[in-house]
Amino acid sequence: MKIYEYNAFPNPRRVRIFLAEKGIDGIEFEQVNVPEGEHRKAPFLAKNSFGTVPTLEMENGTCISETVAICRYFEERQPEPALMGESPEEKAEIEMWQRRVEQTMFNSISTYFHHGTPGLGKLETYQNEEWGKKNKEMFLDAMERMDAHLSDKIFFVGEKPTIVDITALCAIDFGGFVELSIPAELKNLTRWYEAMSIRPSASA
Ligand SMILES: N[C@@H](CCC(=O)N[C@@H](CS)C(=O)NCC(=O)O)C(=O)O
Repeated sequence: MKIYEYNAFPNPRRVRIFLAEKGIDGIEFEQVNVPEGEHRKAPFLAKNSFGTVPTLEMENGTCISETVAICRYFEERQPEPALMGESPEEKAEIEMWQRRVEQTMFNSISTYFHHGTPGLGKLETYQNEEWGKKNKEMFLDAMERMDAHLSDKIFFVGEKPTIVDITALCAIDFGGFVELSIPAELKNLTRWYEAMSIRPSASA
């Protein structure tokens, strides 16, 4: 089993943190040179026609892409510690927040990166500065919403970290990379972020 990734980028990091929180090791990683466009060439496209990392390749050659699908695979293989919920209620609540964090934080900071900054440079085929600016606002707005959500919570859902916290941590660090750190007045988000950042998994 092998995971194709580019370790400087946030989606592969989500999977690495997920594996670290589960205590799963021994997985082989192979770097795909995304800045040089290796992910858009035939050998990699044969594994993931959407040309994105991470991609998990199983022993039988089956390839799974999409970060959450890869996490789901490992969650099913090794349910403990549960990072995607145990009871039907927990699973649904985690999925709700996972989607919210992904759609409002992760996707907006990613779109800002591609449109509001040089992004992937020579690999960017279309950039729309206005759309980048809008997504910067959306990311800042999402951080405010998440700050309000965390006002009486340690983690996004329940008493332990879940995939939601991992997605949010990677989105916020991606924000820091493009100079959009958490505004100082967002005290709940800052407290949560500091707690997540010192977990050993954060450096996976
Ligand atoms: N929805 C996908 C997104 C994956 C994705 O966009 N990965 C980035 C790296 S963080 C990538 O491969 N980008 C290549 C590109 O934009 O050309 C997932 O959840 O895995």
